[in-house]
This record gives sequence, structure tokens and C-alpha cells, in this order.
Amino acid sequence: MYENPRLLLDSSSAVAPGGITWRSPSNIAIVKYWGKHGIQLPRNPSLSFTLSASFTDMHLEYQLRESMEQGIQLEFLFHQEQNEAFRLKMVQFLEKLLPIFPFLGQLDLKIQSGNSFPHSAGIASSASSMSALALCLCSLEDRLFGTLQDAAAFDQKASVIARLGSGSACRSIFPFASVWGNTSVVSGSSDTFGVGAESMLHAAFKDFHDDILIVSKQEKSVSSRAGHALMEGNPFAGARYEQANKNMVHLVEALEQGDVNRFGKIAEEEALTLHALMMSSNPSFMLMRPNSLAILEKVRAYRLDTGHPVYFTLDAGPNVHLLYPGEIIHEVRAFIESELKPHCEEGYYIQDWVGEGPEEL
Ligand code: 2P0
Repeated sequence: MYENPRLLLDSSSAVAPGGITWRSPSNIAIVKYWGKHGIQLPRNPSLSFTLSASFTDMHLEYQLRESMEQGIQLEFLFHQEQNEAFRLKMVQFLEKLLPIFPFLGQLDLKIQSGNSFPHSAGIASSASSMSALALCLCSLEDRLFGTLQDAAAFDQKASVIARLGSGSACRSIFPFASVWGNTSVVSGSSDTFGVGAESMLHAAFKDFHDDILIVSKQEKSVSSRAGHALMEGNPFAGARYEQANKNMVHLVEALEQGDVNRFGKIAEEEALTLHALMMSSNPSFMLMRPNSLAILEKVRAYRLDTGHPVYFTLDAGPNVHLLYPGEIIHEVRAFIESELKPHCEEGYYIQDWVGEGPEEL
């Protein structure tokens, strides 16, 4: 639907060389996307909070190509250094996008990219980097052709492009929260792009924190692509997709009503289900480490002892995300420092929070 052969520069186009920069954040799923089909289409709807401190900055430079070379011409720097593996991945992706952005084949491109979090923090950077790239490309289209002046159309196209790069990235385009995947409880929701969910958030959730406890800085033992693929043979897949649909309904209610405890119960169930699915896949993967489990048990005991609404979620890896409202930040940080930090690799954790979404710099 986004293929557009007319987005080509004609020979009389006078394109001045230029640059575009976007900062785009990561996101943390509360209802998880796990299982896909077709071209990056989700098996179930998901909902995430948009983060603030974990982001990618991407600068895209372009100039009209003078040579007759075909295809994508790209120079790529990651944290100011050449990275051939990343460059080739990026070239492959941009080549796939040529039917949507045919003008990319007429330009010499240079991308400089960097993350706010260390590369070796065991944090997936695909959501922030693919959303940043999608935003740069849509800004470039708009600058050259004026075709994305409408903010909603811009966001929707950016979300589609981000999704093609990495499913979860399509949710990073929107401030505070986003829903991706068709669900009857969110009007306008779609399998092909994320939609903003800020308007459904009770004030209680707009000041939510997500402290990311880094249990291991190692790369994930299984790629997301392989993880999603394992769902195709998982005996619990059907029940899982049903559960995700129900959790989405309940989560939207909890978010609207400001029901933090109901929200937290769903968040933990989703995280543990994701890991249970990986354990019950063939081959089976155990993504938590002993320190992950120690943290989960301490969080539950702390909640029981203090009554403070602190909940956990997990991505497809060993690191634990602690979710809690800003009003108890001092108590929770003291708990992290004394009880949880010893379970983190080199005592490392990232202080993050729900935020405003991407910004053009
Ligand atoms: C999510 N995750 O909803 C889920 C929960 C991780 C755990 O989406 O293959 O990098 O690029 O579409 O988006 C991570 O998978 O996978 C992910 P692809 P992606 O955030």
C-alpha cells in the first residue's frame, strides 16, 4: 500500500545535499508480541510503554548521486566507527524499501548512529534504531516531495517502515504508549502499524518508571527472529494468542481506570508467559539467569511487605524491568540499591521512564 513509483527525482531536480537527525526511544512491551507471520505481521496485539533514557540518535546525510551505479550506496558509522556487519544489514533493508522509497536509489547516503546505552548492555536496540531510521526516511521523503505534511500520515508511514525493520520498532513512534495489532478495544488499531495510546492512559501511568536491571550484558542466546519462529511449532501457541487478546482487553481497562495493581498483574503474567513459551519450545531456551529469578522473588516479597506497587516485566532475555509509579521512586531506588543491585552484572542498571517519544533534532 505504500509502494510509490512516483517518488523519483527527475533529471531537472536540484537537490541540495542535506542532513536529517532523529532521536528515537526504545519501548517495553506490557502485552508481548511473540509470534509472527507473513511480512512482519503479529500473531496477537501488543501494547508497550515508550521509554526515554534508552534511545538511538541517527543522522542521515544525502546527496544526489553523480555516478550511474544502481541500488543503495551507503556509508555507515556506528558510534563514529565503521561497522561492516551493521552496514550490510542496513543496505539489505534499504534495498527492500526501494519500492516504497525509490529515490533512495538516486542518492548517496551516509548514516551515523549511536545508542544512549552501551552496546554490550544486553539491551535490544532494534526498536530504537529501526524507528529512528524509519523517521529519517519519512522526513527525507517529505523534504524531497512534500508528501507527508500531515502529522498522522507521517507517523503511520514511519510506523509501517519501522515494523518492516523490526516488529516492536513500530510502537516506538508514539509518545507514552502504543498498541500494535488489530484489537476490538482500540479503534484504528492495525496489524501493519502501531497507533498512539496516550489518550487511554490514566494520569497514574504517565509518570511510570522502568528501571532496567542488567543481570547479564551478554548478547541474547536466541535472536528475536528465531524466537518468533519457534512459536510456529509451540503446542501452546493457540492458547497463548487467546490469552494475549484477553490480556489486551483487561490491560486497556486497567490503564484507563488507573488500576496499577491490575496492570502489574497482567505485566508479570505476560513476562512469565513469554519465558514459559521459550522453555516449552523445541529446541527449548532458558533465558532467565539465577539472578533474574532472585530479583523476581525479591520484588514479589517487597511488594507483599510494603504494599508498594512495584512490578516486573522481562524482554526475551535475562534482564529485569522494574515498573512503578514515580511517587514511590525514593523507596524503590533504596530497595534497588540495597537488595537488587548485587544481582546485576557489575551493579549496573539503567534508570528509565515513560516519555514523550521520538524527536527530530
Ligand atoms: C515485544 N519482543 O513485544 C516482544 C517481547 C521481545 C519480547 O518484539 O523479528 O526485535 O524484529 O520483529 O521486534 C523483540 O522482537 O522482533 C520483541 P522482529 P523484535 O517487544
